[in-house]
Amino acid sequence: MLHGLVERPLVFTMDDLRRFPSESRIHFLECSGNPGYTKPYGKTASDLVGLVSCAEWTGVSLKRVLQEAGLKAEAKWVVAEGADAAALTRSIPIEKCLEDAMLVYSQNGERLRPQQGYPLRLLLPGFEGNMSVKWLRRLHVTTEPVYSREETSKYTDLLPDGTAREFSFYMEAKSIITRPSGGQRLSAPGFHEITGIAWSGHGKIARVQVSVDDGKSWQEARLQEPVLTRALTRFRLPWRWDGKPAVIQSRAIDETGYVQPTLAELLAVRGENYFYHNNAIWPWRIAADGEVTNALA
Ligand SMILES: Nc1nc2c(c(=O)[nH]1)N[C@H]1C(S)=C(S)[C@@H](COP(=O)(O)O)O[C@H]1N2
Ligand SMILES: [Mo]
Repeated sequence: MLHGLVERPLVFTMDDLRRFPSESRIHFLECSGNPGYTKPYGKTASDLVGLVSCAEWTGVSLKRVLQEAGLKAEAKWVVAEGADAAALTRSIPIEKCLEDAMLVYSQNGERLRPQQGYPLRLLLPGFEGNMSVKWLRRLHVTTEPVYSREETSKYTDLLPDGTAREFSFYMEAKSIITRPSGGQRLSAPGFHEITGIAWSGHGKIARVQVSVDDGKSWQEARLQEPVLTRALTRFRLPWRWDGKPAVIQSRAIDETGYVQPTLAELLAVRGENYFYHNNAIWPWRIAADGEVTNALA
């Protein structure tokens, strides 16, 4: 149901919702603890940043449903509540609800699976995954956020001055080389393609740069088309490995001009107590025998 600061509260069934015009869009969904800042860091790309996916989502624009209900002028937040035992509850700023938020019932052309929130979930492209509430049962339009467990005790970050950063919604630009990456082994010196994925909660990936000399110099990788907003983007760079130990890494630049930072840069600003929203560059070390390991672990 949809109630609170609206002209016409709505109680709708899935059948009612499916009579609204549908939309399909491709977006990533990422946990904001992907990865955390604490050691031990993952050995492989999926240990490290595996809590991300990208799918084609089908559903209804939340804006349309809010328009149907008629927002009152004081409406500033929408509180979304799940029907799981935790009744996961998150406050969403109205701007996001009117931008690109969706009520989705299908993923990759099939109805949502039980684990993904059947029959209905919220999808907030580019925001931390926790806010894309699964098994959605209630939308409450309010003037203020509710300060639920998931936006106070969890999903906030303690800063060095003792205050906490809260309502840190956006997943900032990130990239990872998936090949060659930790746990793999280069069979022989010579040609190898470096490839990986990049994404940004703020929009499209503009460029990805790759360094094969421990960050001393950077080259432009080629982006796989289509480059979609708030979606995983593949990059590739041809590389000739000379058989000597090397450190390779990628950095993403999104359409706002934001450049993915190093872990040292993030820690210098955020301190050791920070947990979520680690979008650091992640280097891989290649040994003379071709073995690939996490260079920061
Ligand atoms: N109702 C509800 N929604 C939820 C959760 C939950 O526990 N309950 N987990 C959240 C978290 S932390 C993430 S990262 C995403 C994961 O979505 P996925 O399972 O489709 O990958 O769902 C979010 N939505
Ligand atoms: Mo998560």
